[in-house]
Amino acid sequence: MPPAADLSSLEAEVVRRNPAETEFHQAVREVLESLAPVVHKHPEYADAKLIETICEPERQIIFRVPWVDDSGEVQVNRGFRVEFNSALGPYKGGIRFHPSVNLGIVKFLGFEQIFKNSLTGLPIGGGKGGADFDPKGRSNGEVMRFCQSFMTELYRHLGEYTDVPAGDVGVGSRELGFMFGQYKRITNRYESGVITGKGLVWGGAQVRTEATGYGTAYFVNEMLAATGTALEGLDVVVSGSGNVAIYAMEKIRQLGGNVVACSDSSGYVVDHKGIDVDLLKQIKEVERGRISDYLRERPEATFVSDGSVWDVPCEVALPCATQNELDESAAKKLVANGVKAVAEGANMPCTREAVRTFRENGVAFGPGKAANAGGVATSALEMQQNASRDSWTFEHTEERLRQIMRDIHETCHETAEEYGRPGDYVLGANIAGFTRVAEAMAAFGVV
Ligand code: NDP
Ligand code: 2IT
Repeated sequence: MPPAADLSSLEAEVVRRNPAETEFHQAVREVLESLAPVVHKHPEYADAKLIETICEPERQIIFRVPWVDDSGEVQVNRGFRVEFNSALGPYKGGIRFHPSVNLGIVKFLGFEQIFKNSLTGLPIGGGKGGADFDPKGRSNGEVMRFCQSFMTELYRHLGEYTDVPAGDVGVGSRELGFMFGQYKRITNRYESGVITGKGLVWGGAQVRTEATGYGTAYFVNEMLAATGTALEGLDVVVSGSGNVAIYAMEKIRQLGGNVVACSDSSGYVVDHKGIDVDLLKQIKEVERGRISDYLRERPEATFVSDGSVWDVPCEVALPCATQNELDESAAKKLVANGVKAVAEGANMPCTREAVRTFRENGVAFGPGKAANAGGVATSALEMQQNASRDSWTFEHTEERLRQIMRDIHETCHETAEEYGRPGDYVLGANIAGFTRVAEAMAAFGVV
């Protein structure tokens, strides 16, 4: 099929034009590998150079973030916002604060976000932002001053119809509060719809905090059901212990699964009685502590500082920490231990080789752009409530989230079948996500 060859030269061109952005190359490769049959079916997409266009961000903003720490020393960080694609709606995507943040990471996340947001079926384009700021060990005042300086530049690029950030690694309601406060002060506008993930008393939506993790749990539940397996009674391992991980664990438990292990960057804990999620919330959300603190209240659990959480035997694995945290050797270990389903709560946590290992061994695999789309979908529901100055109940919002995750699962499943690759959720998600964006882009002409 000639388009496949065209796509690999297009991929080489993306690598050439964006040197050293390895995560971005990886994310583009994964999508392009799925698109040959679509281009074959729709040669008009190739004629209009839609794939070349989609790989080029509409706008990339890089800026200096100067601030003063508690000892009076000046610190200088680098901020980013990549406004990738606005075919379906305003740019939408989180902001990440982590020392590893660079342009390549923000671009990979922004690129994934285009297709993820498309899969939700809601009117949101794709974008992502962040800074190489490390909030760990910083006081509340330092985090506030950093967020204010970050927003003092970023505000000019935002707007409820333009670009709407939210949280990601290192950015939760505290940081979003500081950013929204600064936006409001600079613009003199109470523009609720300019940020999502807001606190409930200042325009936030029920379920947004829980949404990504809950959505991942719903998605893996649907994947298991499609193979005739029940989640009830299965052992589940979750990596990370941040926002996504905590609420994935909470919903897995409610659905009858048994979460036996979770982690942070210092190690992992194993608790065969089932991870105590309320204790984890106290340690991580209130005390901002480390995962080893878990043993304080649960001395029968074990803490392992050297090794991989993927060594812990389980039937369901949910990587919810960071990109490329689950490689081929971890995937082989999971397969040897009898894993049945893997769903990505994080963005691109599984390497390409790990994904291939799961596929070759018949493990159901849900890619992040489908499995973790519940967070951004609920952000879009928050925008909807802000636009109508309304607020919905927890139950109503959760039901909407559950239905959206069911629909995303069905779309990916059916698309994979339609293209002759039943059970290939990667192909299904990439094709279904791409097609909706491509239709809109084609309608706009060359813009
Ligand atoms: P948090 O900051 O709340 O938690 C991140 C967790 O992952 C922490 O346990 C952290 O450990 C661990 N972690 C982060 N980076 C690394 C690293 N480089 N190496 C090892 N461990 C790491 O972030 P979220 O839970 O919000 O995000 C987790 C993942 O989910 C990310 O990939 C994010 O992009 C994705 N995601 C988030 C959404 C959201 O709504 N928040 C929506 C969709 C996807 P430690 O504390 O030790 O650093
Ligand atoms: O990766 C993601 O989807 C997010 N961090 C959430 C984005 C959002 O706008 O809610």
